[in-house]
Amino acid sequence: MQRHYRTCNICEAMCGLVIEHEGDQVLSIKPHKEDPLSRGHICPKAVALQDFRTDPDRVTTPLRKRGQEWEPVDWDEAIDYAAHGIRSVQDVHGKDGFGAYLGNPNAHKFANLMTLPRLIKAIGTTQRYSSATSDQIPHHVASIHMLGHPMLMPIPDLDRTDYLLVIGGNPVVSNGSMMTAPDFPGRIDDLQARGGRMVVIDPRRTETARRAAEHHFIRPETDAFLILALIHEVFAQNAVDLGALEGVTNGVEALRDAVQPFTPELAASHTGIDATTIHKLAADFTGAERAVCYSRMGASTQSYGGLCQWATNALNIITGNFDALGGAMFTTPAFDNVGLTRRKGAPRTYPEKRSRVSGLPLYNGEFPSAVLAEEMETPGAGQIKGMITVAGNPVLTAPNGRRIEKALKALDFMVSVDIHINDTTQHADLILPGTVALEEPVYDTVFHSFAVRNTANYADALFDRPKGMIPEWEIFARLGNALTGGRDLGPSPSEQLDHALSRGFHAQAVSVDVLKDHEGSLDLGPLLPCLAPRLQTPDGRLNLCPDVFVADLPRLLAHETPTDRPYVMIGRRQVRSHNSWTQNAPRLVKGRNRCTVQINPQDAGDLGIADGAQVHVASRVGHIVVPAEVTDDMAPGVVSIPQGWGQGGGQLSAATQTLTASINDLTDDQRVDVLTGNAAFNGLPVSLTPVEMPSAQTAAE
Ligand SMILES: Nc1nc2c(c(=O)[nH]1)N[C@H]1C(S)=C(S)[C@@H](COP(=O)(O)OP(=O)(O)OC[C@H]3O[C@@H](n4cnc5c(=O)[nH]c(N)nc54)[C@H](O)[C@@H]3O)O[C@H]1N2
Ligand SMILES: Nc1nc2c(c(=O)[nH]1)N[C@H]1C(S)=C(S)[C@@H](COP(=O)(O)OP(=O)(O)OC[C@H]3O[C@@H](n4cnc5c(=O)[nH]c(N)nc54)[C@H](O)[C@@H]3O)O[C@H]1N2
Ligand code: SF4
Ligand SMILES: [Mo]
Repeated sequence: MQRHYRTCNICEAMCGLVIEHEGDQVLSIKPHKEDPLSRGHICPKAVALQDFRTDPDRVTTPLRKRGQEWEPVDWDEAIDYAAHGIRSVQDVHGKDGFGAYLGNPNAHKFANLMTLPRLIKAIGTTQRYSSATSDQIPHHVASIHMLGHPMLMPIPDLDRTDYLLVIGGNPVVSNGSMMTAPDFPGRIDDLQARGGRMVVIDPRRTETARRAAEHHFIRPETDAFLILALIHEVFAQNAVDLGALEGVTNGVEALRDAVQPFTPELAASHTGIDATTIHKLAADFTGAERAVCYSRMGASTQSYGGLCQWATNALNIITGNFDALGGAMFTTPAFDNVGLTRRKGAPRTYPEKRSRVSGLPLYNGEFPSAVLAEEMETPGAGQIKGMITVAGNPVLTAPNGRRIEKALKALDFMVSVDIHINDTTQHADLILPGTVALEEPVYDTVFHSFAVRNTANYADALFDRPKGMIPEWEIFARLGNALTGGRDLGPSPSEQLDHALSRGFHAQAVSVDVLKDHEGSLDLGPLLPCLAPRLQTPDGRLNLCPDVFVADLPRLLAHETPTDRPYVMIGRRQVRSHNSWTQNAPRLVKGRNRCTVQINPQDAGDLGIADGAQVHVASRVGHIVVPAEVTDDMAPGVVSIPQGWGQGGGQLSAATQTLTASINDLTDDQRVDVLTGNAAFNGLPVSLTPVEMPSAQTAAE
């Protein structure tokens, strides 16, 4: 029996694992109790890491489509075919005629992150997309304009705060996002044990809300009113205190002026949280020794995501809780994303560009996922006529996914690097199979930057890849070479990583070899105040009140509760699934159908919908049928459907055993945060009707 230490790289939490195995048989996957970050926490998905390897539906050889059939081809032929397909499209339609969509698993695979830029450069397209604009671009936009760098990301100093205000996040289930916080429940127990409080603002009484000292329902998409009102109150109470950032911060007066209309009374009328409660929230926040406001998916994947993230930072800054212990702090990671990509030279203008059809902003070199379909459909120079997807499933994960699906079908050429034939990749002409976690080295180059404590962990591949497969990163290197005529694969990702570590914050202590020899994660200590010298704004100062956000306030002030349909829909995450792709592990999908529409008892009564009954849910763009789950966890007027389900188009035997539906058959690509381009998944107007069940007699027939 052998023991292997590594971190799980499914979600952002980076839990430390101990894998016992005999040869290539996994005996157990258990939490690493001494891991300095995850402290003995794992979730059921970690155990499924072994299943992804042995999944009978996994693609393990390049597959080329001939008519309706998939034909296995060898790697040389596959790479040639991919390169030829890409260039054939570009010869006719120009470089931008070929688009790229990179999905979420790439963020967890450092070898992909190190190699993909080379491939994208070889393709030479500016039609680039990723899951970021279905997720967190508002956070980057706030960091760009306020701090000068998209990856300079404030992270709640969870282990030292006294007051945690969570707006639109459910870290008990997600284990934190833009806040790597494995064992979030344990950390909240610690917070409470030291006399602290967690307060949750969410239209659903979530698993996180249940552990909070206070939970307030909020009407979806009205969070910016609340946060701006809290800022308004800090000014009204003369409680502004910038702490150590006083000397480097611009825009305090401008912020005071900007929030002037946002009184608690105005916020109450929009949010449904009464003004007295808002006054108290502000008093508690300013009264706490160390406080932090943390807002996530519910406050970023909505129509005012950019304003929410700006306001969240601003609230933390003006209360002395930015770059200060127990507030929002900055990591000093061994792999220093910020330092490695310094924004040197002349000040940049933002957004860097606008999309061809709708004019939505491009940030970080990527267009919003919400415009992907129209960019494929709309004729003219720059129309996308071919696509590569890498570890992405936009048909199930991007807004109005079926519109994307229709457009994918009409492409001249599509290639996907993936592990499955699924709703997206089934439309490819060629699938190039990727390697999975246990067959690859692991180091989290992204999520150490977002963690509540500085640690580092590297582990080599544990198992061999299936016979005939090449490491996933080599696909990108080889395809890049085929496009450019290059020959050299270049340094391996681990060599590149080692070089980057030698330029990071812990260069003396951390290298790939050191980490390899270390059982589990290396502790690099708590977060430290460090912001002032790291600011990368043109004037080197923190900009509390950038014009772009102020200019967006009239749009917020004009916000009206949608009236086109009677209910509003929000999403939800679940412990035993990760986005759209872990659902083919039988151990994670077994049990009752979790793809339900949660609905408040009063609303269900009004509609004549019983618990468990099938419900027809419709939006402007589509409709689905899912079972009802009647629960007073939902705010009245709001319904919730989990994201990531609806597998049906591909060849996924376990995932398709239960009848589920995709939330993104309903979400609307025309609903976006126009400031940042992020999809507004939450707050979608929907109507609900009970599905007429066949009478007992008809059913019997
Ligand atoms: N309505 C709604 N929609 C949402 C969200 C929501 O909350 N509500 N959340 C959004 C968020 S936050 C995100 S991050 C996106 C995610 O959106 P995507 O990144 O598009 O989707 P994933 O489900 O992560 O898809 C992963 C794809 O990668 C493949 N894959 C898995 N592992 C590997 C691997 O090791 N190698 C390769 N090559 N492929 C692999 C899977 O088969 C699948 O096709 O979804 C977004 N969509
Ligand atoms: N188990 C599991 N863990 C995951 C994932 C997963 O799929 N499964 N996905 C990973 C990924 S890619 C990400 S990005 C993170 C996301 O991490 P989180 O942001 O913590 O995840 P969500 O569960 O989407 O939380 C969003 C919360 O916002 C609430 N909400 C919706 N609309 C509004 C609104 O208008 N206002 C307010 N205040 N709240 C609102 C929802 O009810 C929900 O509780 O999770 C990661 N971790
Ligand atoms: S919480 Fe995330 S990182 Fe931790 S074991 Fe589960 S999936 Fe893996
Ligand atoms: Mo995400």
